[in-house]
Amino acid sequence: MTANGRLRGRSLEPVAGNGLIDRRALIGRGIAFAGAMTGVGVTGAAAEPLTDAPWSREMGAVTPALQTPSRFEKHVVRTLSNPDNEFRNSHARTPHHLLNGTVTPNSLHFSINHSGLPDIDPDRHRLAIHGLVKQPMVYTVEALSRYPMVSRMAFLECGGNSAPMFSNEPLQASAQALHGLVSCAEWTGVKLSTLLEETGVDPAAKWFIAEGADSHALSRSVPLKKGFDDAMIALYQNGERLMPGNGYPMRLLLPGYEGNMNVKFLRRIKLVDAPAMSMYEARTYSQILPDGKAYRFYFLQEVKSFITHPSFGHSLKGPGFYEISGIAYSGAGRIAKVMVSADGGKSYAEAALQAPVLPKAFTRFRMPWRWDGQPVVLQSRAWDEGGNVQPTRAEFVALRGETKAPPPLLGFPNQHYNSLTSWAIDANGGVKHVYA
Ligand SMILES: Nc1nc2c(c(=O)[nH]1)N[C@H]1C(S)=C(S)[C@@H](COP(=O)(O)O)O[C@H]1N2
Ligand SMILES: [Mo]
Repeated sequence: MTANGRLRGRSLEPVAGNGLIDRRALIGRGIAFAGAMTGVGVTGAAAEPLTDAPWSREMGAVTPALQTPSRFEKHVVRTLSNPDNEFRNSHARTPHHLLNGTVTPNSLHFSINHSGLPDIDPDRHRLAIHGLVKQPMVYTVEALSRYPMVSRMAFLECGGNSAPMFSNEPLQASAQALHGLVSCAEWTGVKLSTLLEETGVDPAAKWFIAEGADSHALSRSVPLKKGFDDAMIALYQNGERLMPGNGYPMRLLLPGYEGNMNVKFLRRIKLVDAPAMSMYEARTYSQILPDGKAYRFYFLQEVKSFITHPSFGHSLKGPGFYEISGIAYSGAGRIAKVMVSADGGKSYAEAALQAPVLPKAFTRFRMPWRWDGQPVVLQSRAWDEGGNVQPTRAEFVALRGETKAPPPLLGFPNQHYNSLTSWAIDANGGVKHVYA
């Protein structure tokens, strides 16, 4: 027998409860799954010869200068918390249940703006680096564009992402509504260390304050060590200039750190000897714990994963083969392992991780599954290369607490949820959010 034949024979046997199949079946996918999809929209070629639809018989439309998705994809949009632009912050959430892969398209990257979208003229924008430096400097966008640049993939997550998961009852909401404040892009720009080498640093400097050019001048204190590590002044996002909602014309990128610290519309970096205790670090992002203590300077977005396919908003069209897939990431480094369960955490099987697995970036995991049509509960759990693991819900709630449904959107506790997400599939293929 061939290797594929052996693999096929062995791998289609379930390796964990409710039909999870060995991830190695994905290697020989064409052979292992041949025949399995018949009757679910895949038909034998002989059954129905192709006929020409109207678009096959005439000249197509003009090829546009700037292309947008097909009109049949109009539902694939961000959801907005402040569509009338009232005088408060605005959130736009990424539709994870409608995307795949690991890159968030720029038009769908999540966005949080505390005082609207500034209309910044790149020719008039300036970045100043001053404070405890040897030589203060002011940079134009054009000047910065001439420095050596680097590109890297990085996820960006708001500390308040998944806040609805603090509710003591599972809210019936999509991955977009629950987890839409995280996205992943390839960022290109100048490393902050390159600029700090130019300005020189006074040995007394231990932190820097980053400030944005939007009207509420968001500012956060960052340990100088991060500035010399992987901090970047990002100018490009997935190959094009930053989107206005993501910080045009430049932003601070702190891979793995709380979204709020990634200051957009960046105009100032001031080196200081102690943190500023600005509003966001002293108030919003000093997480209060059930015992009355608080986490101060809780920068890291910890290891996390959630299943995007299938998830709330989808429905399964009858028993048979499906691929379970989702996103895993950790602010501490690479994802090491993702385990998937179809029986609410009683048994787990290891998912396949799609290469390349990059540090502090989305990793797509995939798990072959044969659904027998009975109710099941799907969940995923991730480990990172530092040995950190996503806490179970019971562990997380014991440490961090929960609130009565519906949870307050602002207020406490609502930061840094990184526990598990569970989706219950009923016998009709409907998907519900549950705690398991
Ligand atoms: N200048 C400025 N920077 C900002 C914000 C802002 O409103 N103004 N929002 C912050 C918050 S709360 C988050 S979570 C991230 C979101 O980055 P994104 O909008 O590019 O996704 O930007 C941060 N940086
Ligand atoms: Mo945020």
